[in-house]
Amino acid sequence: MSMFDWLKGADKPDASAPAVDSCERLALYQRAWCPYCQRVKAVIAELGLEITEYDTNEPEHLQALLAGGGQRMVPCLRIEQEPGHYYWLYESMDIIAYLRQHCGGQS
Ligand SMILES: N[C@@H](CCC(=O)N[C@@H](CS)C(=O)NCC(=O)O)C(=O)O
Repeated sequence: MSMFDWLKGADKPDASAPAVDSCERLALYQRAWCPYCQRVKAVIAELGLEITEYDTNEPEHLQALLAGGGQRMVPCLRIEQEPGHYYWLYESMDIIAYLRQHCGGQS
């Protein structure tokens, strides 16, 4: 893979991450100063997606991330596979690959 592809996020997506019928079912746990989060947010903007963001500097959002995903690391994409049931996708490159595969055609 070229450096250009790497920067664009051309990795293979995490195969176990569930598909969603709408990207309204996604939420991004992030922090403002995190460069990995910025990379994900640049792709969200590029794809024209509206994805709710939760800043884990807020204790309640950090607590939700820890309780659901098990790690405090950001970025993390929360995927609602069924109402109230979530899959927590870590790693910026996996998140970017997921967004490109599942939400690339939406505006
Ligand atoms: N390989 C990860 C690295 C993410 C990462 O290192 N995030 C930092 C913030 S920039 C983090 O959350 N570190 C753990 C912590 O702060 O507790 C990715 O690409 O998403």
